[in-house]
Amino acid sequence: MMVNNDQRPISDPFESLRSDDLLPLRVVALAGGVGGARLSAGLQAVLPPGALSVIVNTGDDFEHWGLTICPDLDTVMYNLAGVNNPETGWGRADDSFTVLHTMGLLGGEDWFRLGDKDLAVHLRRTEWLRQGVSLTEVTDRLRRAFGVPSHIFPMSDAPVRTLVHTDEGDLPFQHYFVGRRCEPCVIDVSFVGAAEADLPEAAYAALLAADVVVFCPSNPYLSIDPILSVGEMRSLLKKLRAPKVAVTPIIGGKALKGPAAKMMREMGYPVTPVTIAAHFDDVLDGFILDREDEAAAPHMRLPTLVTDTIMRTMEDKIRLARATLDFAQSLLQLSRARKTRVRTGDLTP
Ligand code: FO1
Repeated sequence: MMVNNDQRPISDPFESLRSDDLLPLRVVALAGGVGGARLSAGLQAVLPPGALSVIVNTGDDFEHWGLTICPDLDTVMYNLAGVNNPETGWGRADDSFTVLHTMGLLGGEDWFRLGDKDLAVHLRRTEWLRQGVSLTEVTDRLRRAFGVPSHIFPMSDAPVRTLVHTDEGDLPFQHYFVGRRCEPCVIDVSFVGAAEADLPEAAYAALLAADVVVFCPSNPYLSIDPILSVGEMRSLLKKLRAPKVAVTPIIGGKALKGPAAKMMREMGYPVTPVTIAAHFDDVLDGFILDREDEAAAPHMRLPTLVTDTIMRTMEDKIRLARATLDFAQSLLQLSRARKTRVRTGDLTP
């Protein structure tokens, strides 16, 4: 078990925020980086320990300094452990950058800001991967070491790499995102290796057992699409009986974080949550809009909940998590009621 500098265990960082009425549900969240990690932290706080499984995008992973870096897996893990940098949302709180600075002095690459504490995770992960341990097992060992009660799964054990096709040519994800600060105009995105990749068995089992599946407010094209592109993931989601609901990553024509809105403009899509809902509506049962976009509700083809979706504080995350799960359960009750009425002949065709 991890301890803080003052030797306090950090097994449940949000214990004081937990309410007594935990929801008896098994939930799978699909998440990318910061937005996904925030809602995942809210879900973890309203569910019994171990009831949340997060399937995380690994299309952003890359080799750097000879190490395997998995930014979204780490962002989710640090947020669920309560040790994330609160300003950036990624990386560790109170980290130092001695190694990064020294690498720069030695003429090494210093464009990707790896902190010293963060570096230990990349070293440990790479060591285990080189010993032949799967990324699923490595991720589980790390989350246990950080005292995270939820399960965290990579979307695949085999490497899948997001390639951004831009007006400046094809860029590996982190070169587009960090190296070029998302400046090149995006034409399209592809996920190299996705068709041959498979969802890890444990993630598959979590999905089959899920009562609710939540699409977190992560970038649809860079974070959720890579997860859906893995093997049979899209057709598996369609077959599940559990309600699948998405939380909007677009509010008032903007993305709260990252290049989603800019990319949508560049790819010729209207920057509204209606576009996002339509993008996923073959695999969704419901969509959650922010209050600011209430006027879009009549244009949605899916059942829609309008609520506050901005997550600044832990209370915001918990409130949105509860609203999301309540909405999903109401969709399930609605579909059960419809089936019963059809069976008893109440419903006119
Ligand atoms: N994002 C940046 O914008 N600049 C960085 O230097 C950077 C470093 C970094 C280090 C570790 C890590 O886990 C994440 C890091 N990120 C950085 C975030 C990351 O590139 C993106 O948030 C995700 O890949 C997109 O979800």
